[in-house]
Amino acid sequence: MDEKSLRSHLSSIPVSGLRYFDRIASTNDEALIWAEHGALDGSLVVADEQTAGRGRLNRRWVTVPGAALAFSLVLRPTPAEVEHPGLFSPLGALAVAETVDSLSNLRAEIKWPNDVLLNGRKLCGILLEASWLGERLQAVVIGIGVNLTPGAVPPAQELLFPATSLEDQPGSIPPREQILAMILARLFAWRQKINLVELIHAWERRLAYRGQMVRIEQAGREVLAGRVLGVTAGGELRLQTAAGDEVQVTAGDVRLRPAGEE
Ligand code: BT5
Repeated sequence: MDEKSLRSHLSSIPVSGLRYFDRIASTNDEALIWAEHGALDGSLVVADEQTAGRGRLNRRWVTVPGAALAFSLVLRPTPAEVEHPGLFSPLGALAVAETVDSLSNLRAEIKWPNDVLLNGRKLCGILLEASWLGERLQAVVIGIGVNLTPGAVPPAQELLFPATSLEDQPGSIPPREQILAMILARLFAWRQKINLVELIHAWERRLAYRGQMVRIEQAGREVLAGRVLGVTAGGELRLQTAAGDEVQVTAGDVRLRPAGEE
């Protein structure tokens, strides 16, 4: 992957600016700084390797060279989009899941809020960050990491959740630049539908563990248990507790609840 071939693969995608790095600390950090210095809507940061890739809650995201996609897209929310900040979250996950489906015979799932699972294992992680000026949402950065070859997957002992790569599945995969272009094309297409119920329905159709009992681990809070019902129009997870109440979850890690667990 190099800047020239990236530019040629992205020629039909509405990317307004591109910064490519063979190695960088984190594409999200670069995108956030760029956003603060005037990055236009659709500015894209891509790296072959990240030395300090980040997950949520400052967890680490591993990107080794030649094995993965790591990129961050800056979006400038329109006034209508500002009303639905929670809905930027599924844009990337839906785009990756649909791209993966088109490259494999499997159906990718979305583990709320936006991990993409293939065969029940994590293929892609997404970190959504925002840049504010006072109370005004200035920009949203959607950071996406996708494991393409088995070498991208960190050793099991470093993982909170089992992981996989696209090449772990049968079939051959196109060049990285092409996969990136496919994901971005779908992301921009879903963006047009950000305030439509169609987006929520597509998200729900791919929701992992729907109808099953899960545990939600939330930083500094008690574990919540319940049955996954779906997502709300604002992007929260809808959960039914043992008492039969519906609760809406805004953040956390979802895990399938082991059978027999109290
Ligand atoms: C995420 O966080 O899954 C969000 C990851 C976002 C990464 C992208 S890459 C481009 C952009 N630049 C960045 O710096 N970040 C974004 P979370 O749900 O918190 O999951 C983090 C956990 O995933 C870690 O604690 C590990 O257990 C696991 N992990 C780390 N690297 C992985 C990999 N390559 N594949 C699968 N799991 C991984």
